[in-house]
Amino acid sequence: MNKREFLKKSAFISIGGLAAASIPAKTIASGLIGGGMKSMGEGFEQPELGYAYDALEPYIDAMTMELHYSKHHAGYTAKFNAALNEAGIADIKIKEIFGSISKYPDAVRNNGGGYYNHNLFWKVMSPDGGGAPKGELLKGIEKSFGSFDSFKEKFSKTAATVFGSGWAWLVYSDGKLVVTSTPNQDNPLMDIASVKGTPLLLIDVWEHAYYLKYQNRRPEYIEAFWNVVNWDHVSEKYLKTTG
Ligand code: MN3
Repeated sequence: MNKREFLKKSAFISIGGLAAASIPAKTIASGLIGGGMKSMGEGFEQPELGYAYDALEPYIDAMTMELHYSKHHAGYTAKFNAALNEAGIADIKIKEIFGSISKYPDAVRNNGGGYYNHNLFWKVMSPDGGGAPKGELLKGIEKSFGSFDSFKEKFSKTAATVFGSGWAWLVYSDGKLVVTSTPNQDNPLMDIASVKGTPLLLIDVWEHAYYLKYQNRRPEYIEAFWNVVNWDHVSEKYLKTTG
């Protein structure tokens, strides 16, 4: 038995006990039948960035974007698929995984969050972004925070004060808009999140997201972020969630 086969076999044996204890039956079905060696197929794919690495200059530099997308995000994607494979998990929607993430191995939580959070992060930014939201989203923000400026202040402050690595979020939760943060690669769809809800806007405050250009000046990066926020996309998500 080579090393890879050995690892796969060990993973299969250990997941047997874990699966029986905690993972919902349907999530393990196709992974374990046939000896736990069944291929996952294509797994989760890293979506295209949608714009060039230098498109968000000068607010977010090209080198940061390239490393962030092609190394960090690509790494989370590969490791997420590997973690699912090892745990024998297949044919499940990512939101179902997040909804009971406390029952999954840490590798699924960390890399699944890293995969999904970055998918959203690229989408809430655009070279044509910035300015202020309009229409229903603006009304919703004013209702929940008083004004767009007080929302911005709250979101920026929350992002600036995340201790260590993590994310700040605008979520729709229990009929209102809420600003929250998560550590590491956790997100508000996870059962372990302190505030659960539908993510609308998010900012990555891991150092890898800003250190090349801003070094330790996280608040400057957050200030720059407002110039690239894709409010059309955030608005669309808001209407889908509330409509
Ligand atoms: Mn990141």
